[in-house]
Amino acid sequence: MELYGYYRSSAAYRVRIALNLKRLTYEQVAINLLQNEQQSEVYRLINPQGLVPSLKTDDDNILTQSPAILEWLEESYPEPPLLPQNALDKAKVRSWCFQVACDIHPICNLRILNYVKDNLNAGEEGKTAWLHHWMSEGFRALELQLKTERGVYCFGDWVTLADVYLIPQVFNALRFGVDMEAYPRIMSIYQACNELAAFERAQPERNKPAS
Ligand SMILES: N[C@@H](CCC(=O)N[C@@H](CS)C(=O)NCC(=O)O)C(=O)O
Repeated sequence: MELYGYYRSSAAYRVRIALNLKRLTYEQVAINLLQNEQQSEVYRLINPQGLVPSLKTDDDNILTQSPAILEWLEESYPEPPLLPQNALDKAKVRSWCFQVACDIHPICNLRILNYVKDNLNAGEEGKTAWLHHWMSEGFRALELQLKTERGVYCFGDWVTLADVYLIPQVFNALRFGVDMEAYPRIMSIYQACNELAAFERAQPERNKPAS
């Protein structure tokens, strides 16, 4: 498989974690977001949205959208399972995933931040305020839900897709200086996950392309 991504892209980071958890081998193709390579004609043939990640499967199918890629991986490579068996538990885990994927990540994405900064004239300060506000809103709600859960990870002692979504988002928040002190449960999950080889090997600094 080939993963088109960028080391700091949190959506690509999700997919790296899941590929590692499922013990799959993959090559990485670096699409440099800071050089706008995601907008290039060549890459748009792979992903017409001009976003990373994209995954080329072993039989040369191209998959886009990290939630679709993660669901495909789960169905195609069921071991270890990253969703609980029970329908209600599954819905609970997916709810945490989607809080990150639908309500935090898309409004704090590079193109949105650049639009807020440049087109809405918010400047660097306004951009940072936007990002801190929306990330904090999302983490506040997640912390309330996760702190009533038992176990090391989001869902008990089993790593699930909820952790796969959460950890890159926390990485991103720390990178942008969001104060995470108010979310001790989230931070303890972050630390526990990063002790696992699959998460550790997926970390951005471990996936920086050689320049
Ligand atoms: N919903 C998409 C979001 C993908 C996405 O926003 N990727 C970001 C990096 S995390 C990107 O390519 N940004 C490029 C840009 O904003 O121009 C997914 O989960 O795959």
